[in-house]
Amino acid sequence: VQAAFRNNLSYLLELIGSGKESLIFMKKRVRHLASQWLLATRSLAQKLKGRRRDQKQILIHIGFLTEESGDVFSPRVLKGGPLGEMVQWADILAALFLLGHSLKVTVSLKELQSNLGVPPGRGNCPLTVPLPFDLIYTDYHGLQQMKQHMGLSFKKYRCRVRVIDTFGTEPAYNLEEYATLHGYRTNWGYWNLNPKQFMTMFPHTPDNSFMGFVSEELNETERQFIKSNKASNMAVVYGKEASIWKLIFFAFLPQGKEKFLAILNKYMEIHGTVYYETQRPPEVPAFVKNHGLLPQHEFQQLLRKAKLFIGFGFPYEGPAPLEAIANGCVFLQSRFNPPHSSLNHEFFRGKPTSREVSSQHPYVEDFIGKPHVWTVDYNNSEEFEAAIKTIIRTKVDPYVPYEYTCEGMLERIHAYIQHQDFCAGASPPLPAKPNGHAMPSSPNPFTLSPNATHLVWSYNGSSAPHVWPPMSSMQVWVSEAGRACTETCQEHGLVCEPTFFEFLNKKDVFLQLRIACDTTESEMNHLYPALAENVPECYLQKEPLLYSCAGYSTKYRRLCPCRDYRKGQVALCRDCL
Ligand code: U2F
Repeated sequence: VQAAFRNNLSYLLELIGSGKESLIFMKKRVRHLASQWLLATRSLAQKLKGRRRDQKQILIHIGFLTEESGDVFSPRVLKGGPLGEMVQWADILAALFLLGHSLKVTVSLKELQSNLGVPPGRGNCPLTVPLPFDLIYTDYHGLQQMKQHMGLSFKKYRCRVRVIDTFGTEPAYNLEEYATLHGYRTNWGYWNLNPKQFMTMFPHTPDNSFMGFVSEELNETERQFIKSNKASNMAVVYGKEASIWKLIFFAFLPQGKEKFLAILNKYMEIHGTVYYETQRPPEVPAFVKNHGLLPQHEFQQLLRKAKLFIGFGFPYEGPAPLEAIANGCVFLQSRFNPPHSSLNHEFFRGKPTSREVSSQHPYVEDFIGKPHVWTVDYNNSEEFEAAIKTIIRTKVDPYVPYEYTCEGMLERIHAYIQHQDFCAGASPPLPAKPNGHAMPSSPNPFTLSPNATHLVWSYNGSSAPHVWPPMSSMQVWVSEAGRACTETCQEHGLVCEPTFFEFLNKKDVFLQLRIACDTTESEMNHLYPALAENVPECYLQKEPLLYSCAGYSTKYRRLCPCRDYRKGQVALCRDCL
């Protein structure tokens, strides 16, 4: 069946159900963004005109909202608790629905079981029951529940699962055998999924798929309004829970809050949106104008008036800085030196990644930057003060990166749904010769670039193997010792693409790169394929699930599969749509 774009969100609101504050929050958000979503849907429909799109049967099981997982989030929705995850789920639901797919939404174990067709009373059913869904979007909690209640079907159908995973999962942490042997410990289990099945809130790592969420875009009238109504001396502090403020000052700013807020207060009127019950929270100084926790659209209104949105180090990587920038604020944040990660910070400990977080919000630091984003060293009060003085004088326009607009998100999810297939066998078909026969693994279909620095794919479109992203977007680069593929590709204006690893995990690719290998061993190591830094030894990857863009060691130079990407839509290559 072909999917037809939808032009109305009311049925989705019914599907979401009610009863929990979290669901109420999500519905409000969908309603508030409805006109923006519908416009974007029309625009994407134009862009994809005539393209075939299959309608999928999709189950959305939001595990962290189930009572069985403790549902610690719902009771905190109105009390300053985390909202980022709900923002994202609301947007995922809207996008899947508008793309025309058939959805079931579950937020309890009972509903999950009845939708999976598990017979009542047969908790861990040993049989494989046919799965009535092409795709299941869930989270780590939901994954655990499905494993417990699907019996043998879980193994069979796990390739249909997509895991919404805020901070990301690196391949070394995903593969049970490897993680256990090498101490990649996590609180979240080892699932042996294709790492691209994990979908993140920001494009943290190309090893996972970037799912994202949306940030509201302003129309011309609203832009004009902002231009004339910005209060150049108004700052809003990032953080809605009083405990966050406590944490901010003790954990992140050893010199104490007064110093920084005092500096800021010399130049600006400071506002906050910190939740309180009856009394002003003692953590928030008296000169801060605290509005209490605001409904989401009122928070946006506050940002429209403010000039500066300032982060003191926590929460990490949330939606609010993007919203601030979308409403014409400058975001000022602290650089983390050394970077925070699961190796040195409590918040990230036990999370399945060792990604190094270089500031409160690396995405806005790296993908947006000045004049919208200032990342400074807060230990240096002169630098801090100078930044504030410059920001007050600088004019900035509201800005939303394309990948965070409704159309950008619809486009990306459309592409994933039509092209990502993790069930079609462990590896895609071998490259085919023009006459249709499978091609033996050598010679390789690459050519060395004229300056002999990297390999480019040299087949023309019709004879290239059928993979997505298409091979035409690929280049192979060799990293410096101690560098990850993520950075190596970035240095060449490209992005690492783990799907392509299998095409360069070959002896003769080393040859083509004019790398001498006295020995070539094949082992399980998330840094392979690679060559030793000092001796002519080469290494191939034995386990496809371990292909990883992340990871580095001074012992190795890695072979890196890179691809091009669309400006403002890093998840997609030029020919990816
Ligand atoms: C992040 O979760 P948070 O909920 O702390 O993220 P925020 O950036 O604060 O933003 C979440 C939403 O809260 C809204 C705002 C954002 O869309 O519009 N909001 C509001 O409704 N009223 C207000 O007064 C102020 C803000 C992150 F998303 C999570 O994944 C992490 O677990 C968490 C901890 O790092 O940070």
